[in-house]
Amino acid sequence: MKTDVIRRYSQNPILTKNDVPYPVETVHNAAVVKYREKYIMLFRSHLRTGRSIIGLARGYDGFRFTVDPEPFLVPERTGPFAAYEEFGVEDPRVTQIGEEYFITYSAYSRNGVRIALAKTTDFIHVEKVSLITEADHRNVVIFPEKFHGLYARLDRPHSEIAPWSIWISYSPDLRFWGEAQLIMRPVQYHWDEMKIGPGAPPIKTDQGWLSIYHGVFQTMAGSVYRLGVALHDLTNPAKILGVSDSWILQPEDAWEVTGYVSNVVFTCGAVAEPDGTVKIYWGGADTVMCAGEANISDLISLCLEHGRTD
Ligand code: BMA
Repeated sequence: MKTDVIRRYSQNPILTKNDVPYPVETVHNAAVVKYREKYIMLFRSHLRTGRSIIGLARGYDGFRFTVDPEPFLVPERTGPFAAYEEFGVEDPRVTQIGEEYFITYSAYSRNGVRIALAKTTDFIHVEKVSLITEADHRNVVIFPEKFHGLYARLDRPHSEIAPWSIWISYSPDLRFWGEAQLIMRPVQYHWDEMKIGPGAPPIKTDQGWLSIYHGVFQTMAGSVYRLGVALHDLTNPAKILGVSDSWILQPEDAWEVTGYVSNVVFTCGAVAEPDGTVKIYWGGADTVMCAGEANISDLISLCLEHGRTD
């Protein structure tokens, strides 16, 4: 089976700093969801300080977006979030639960990087709810359904002993999380041997929860960020049914190979469509936003029929 399962959109990059009506240096690592008849993109931008903010763009076809006049989420200057966001807000993910859209993002400060939760019902007003991890955690994605009465999330705490692995934890209310377990670690001498982390919020399929994650390989010329897929059990998401042995996307286009951070494709969002395809969104070289499409059945078969055995 051929492994280039993602069809890149012919007009990538789909969003750059030139599309943003306020001064930013990059547009990358965006969440995308469907809201009513529109696609909403929440994207990260670096300012000239090197710190990040989150902007919002809207569009009708999932590929062409128009950016709102003002940023959507910026660091707080007062209140309980301020001490943890002074260096910026990064890498949003969005999960719809009922009528509410929950946004998880990285809050950066001199205290480390941790995850904050915000919510919106209209993508105009946004409420910061709670800081839901301590430092250092990144890449929290929330499942859109409960399991045995509890919400679940994948995330990526870092420790020296079990570096950059994917964990799962549970919550009755999205604020308080526990029962954490490590469920997937980098595998030596694979394309993702240095780091792995959750990417897009998991997509429900009839064969399991499809997780598009990022993996990092260190080379003599620096790190390469690629995307891979894993399938989690439908009723017990801590159980992994298969992990594709090969990556599904690697930096190849010029704007993925060279930029603010070179050789990076990094996802924070994907939209499953009713026709069995999925639109996958990724930041290219931490500089621009790109999109592509894949058949969900191809991604599942990579996990189940072409999975890694170690
Ligand atoms: C990770 C995060 C991402 C970024 C990636 C590549 O550690 O900072 O936001 O896209 O590195 O620079």
